[in-house]
Amino acid sequence: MTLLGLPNAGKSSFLNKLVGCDLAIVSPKAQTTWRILRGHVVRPGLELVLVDTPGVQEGSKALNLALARNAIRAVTAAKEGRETVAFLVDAKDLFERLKAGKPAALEAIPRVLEREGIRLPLAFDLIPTLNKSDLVKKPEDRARVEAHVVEVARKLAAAPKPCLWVSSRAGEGLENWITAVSALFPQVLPGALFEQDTLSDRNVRDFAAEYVREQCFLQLGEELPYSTAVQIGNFDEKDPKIIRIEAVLHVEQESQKRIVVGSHGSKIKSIGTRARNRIETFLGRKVFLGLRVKVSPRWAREESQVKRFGYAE
Ligand SMILES: Nc1nc2c(ncn2[C@@H]2O[C@H](COP(=O)(O)OP(=O)(O)O)[C@@H](O)[C@H]2O)c(=O)[nH]1
Ligand SMILES: [Mg+2]
Repeated sequence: MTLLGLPNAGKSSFLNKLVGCDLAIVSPKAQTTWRILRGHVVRPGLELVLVDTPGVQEGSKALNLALARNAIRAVTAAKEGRETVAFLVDAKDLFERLKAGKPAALEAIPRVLEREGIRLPLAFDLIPTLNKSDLVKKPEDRARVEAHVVEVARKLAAAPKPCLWVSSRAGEGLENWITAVSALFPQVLPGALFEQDTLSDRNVRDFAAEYVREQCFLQLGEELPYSTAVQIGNFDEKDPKIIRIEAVLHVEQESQKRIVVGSHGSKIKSIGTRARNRIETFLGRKVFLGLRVKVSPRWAREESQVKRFGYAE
């Protein structure tokens, strides 16, 4: 099942909560997710593979275009009948916009898909999933949000399913969502899609790189995370006591490099410490993490470089 939505809807948080492990990186900033990630959800008698995607967005840099393509590729797979789609909506943001009479950003999704030559509505199964239910509680507020979501959902899919409310933060409504989804679709028995105890299709190098990038989103300013690529160099598991990982942070300009390094290396040290803790928790092993910062001019504007770092296929 593909997760479709705007940046910041809570797609990655939703996947993490259902998988039961913080696989996908999450930050308060929009467009933290760059790569498609599959997470494996197993419940008694039910197996589901959730596909986390970058949010559908309208930027023009090579990186933005690649991210939009990643999201659209996932929808195209659904269109071909191989996937169903959970349409994740930030209910709080939508409610605030409706209240303020602002145009709802949600309209960008059908717009971008149509611009990519996808003819709407599609004949796929779409489950409108209203996230952040912890922040929109009154029944009349929820009804207002639902009415708008149903309108957009009808543009996307010929026959959208009923809306489901969840909170990926508070953990509300998630098991109800699973029950509702499993009633809608034929049961896939555990073990049919992934090995029973496999959480994801990504390898540990990818996770290490993403956890470093997550700290860039959490610890660097507003713009810099969007100019920072992370590449794992050496990943050495020979020593049974400690895994040695070397990573390079690529930024676009010399001035950015100075900020990432920080005064006397304080910033890069702090990014390294937090990322290392996260990798250690994930792997259950001790890790040495060596970070370097390199200037790769204009990497986010050049498709070949975006590809080289694994953010485009
Ligand atoms: N209050 C609240 N915040 C949430 C919820 N789900 C996600 N968030 C927050 O929304 C932000 C974006 O989440 P993320 O999962 O990265 O969104 P994505 O861009 O769609 O993957 C993060 O700060 C999350 O902690 C929720 O159910 N309730
Ligand atoms: Mg995300």
